Amino acid sequence: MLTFHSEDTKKRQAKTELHAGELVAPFECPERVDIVIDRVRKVGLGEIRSPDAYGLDPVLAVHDRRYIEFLENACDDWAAAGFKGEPIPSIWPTRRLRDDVIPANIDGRIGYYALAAETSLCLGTFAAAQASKDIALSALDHVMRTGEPAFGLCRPPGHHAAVDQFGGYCFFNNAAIAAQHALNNGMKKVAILDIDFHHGNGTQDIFYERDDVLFLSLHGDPRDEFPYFLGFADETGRGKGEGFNVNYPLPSGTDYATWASTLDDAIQRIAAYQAEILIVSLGVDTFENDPISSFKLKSEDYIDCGRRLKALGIPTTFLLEGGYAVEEIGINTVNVLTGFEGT
Ligand code: SP5
Ligand code: ZN
Repeated sequence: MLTFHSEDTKKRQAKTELHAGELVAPFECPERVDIVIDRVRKVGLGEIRSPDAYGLDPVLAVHDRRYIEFLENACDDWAAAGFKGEPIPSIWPTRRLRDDVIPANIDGRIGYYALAAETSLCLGTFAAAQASKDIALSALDHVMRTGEPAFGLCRPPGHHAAVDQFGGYCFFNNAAIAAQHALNNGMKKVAILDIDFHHGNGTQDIFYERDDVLFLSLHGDPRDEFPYFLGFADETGRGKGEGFNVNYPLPSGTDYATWASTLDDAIQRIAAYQAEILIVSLGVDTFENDPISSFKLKSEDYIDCGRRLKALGIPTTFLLEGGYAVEEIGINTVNVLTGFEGT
């Protein structure tokens, strides 16, 4: 299987994450990319290619233009305001506040465009997000051209990024950008299967009223886990999108037996939908030793997961999302891919 990779994904080098009331070094760190690409090389997964440059048009096909302009300029605006630390939101248009006026002051504007406060911005974030979506688009195009699978070693991840919001370590929604690109290039039915530990709120948001993208997500129950405010089982889509959004919230401590039988249900729905192309939002923060998650998957389980996905027989693009047990992220991610290859 081909891997798409770029060193530019490491240009995001934020110093801070707001975690448990402290500013700590971000869990979503550039070393993740090095460890995954080392493992791809070590197992001989296949050729490693650099992505093509797609520009911003495919991003603007799913994201709000002013949101993208905000992201591009936020660090400069923050510094120009005299703020010393990294850009972090501290106020939002929550219940009974107005969300119809976008603040001019960067301190307000960052809250308008953020869904969470743990994700600091930094110089280099925009360039890394650009590389990440180029990787996703290149992988998707390869799959569309050849029918062969591909792996996009995306970083930063994307699935929490909504039409006009960043957070959860995500800025551009790579999976959504790729799915829209597939539709714009002749596909009629795309499925996105999100197996990251966290609910893919951004992807759900982007396609919630549409029937050309089936979105399915297995994740920690939002009563207990980030992003808390979306991802419940009764969110099934709206309007013509009704029935095309499927959430599988699972309890803390979920092991592979339960997780895999849930995966099988999702796989059956993808088959019934007759998706022409499958995009897997591949997070491995379901791992038993992940520092911020609570499922109990073991390294060998990821091989079996890959095998089950292969049985669908649909051209498949894997895009990296989360996974914060950094030492094991290479083994766990690549296990899904080798399981899919049957090697
Ligand atoms: C792409 C992705 O996986 N993003 C995840 C973002 C999660 N950020 C907030 C995590 C809050 C974790 N709470 C820790 C509880 C410790 N068990
Ligand atoms: Zn996650």
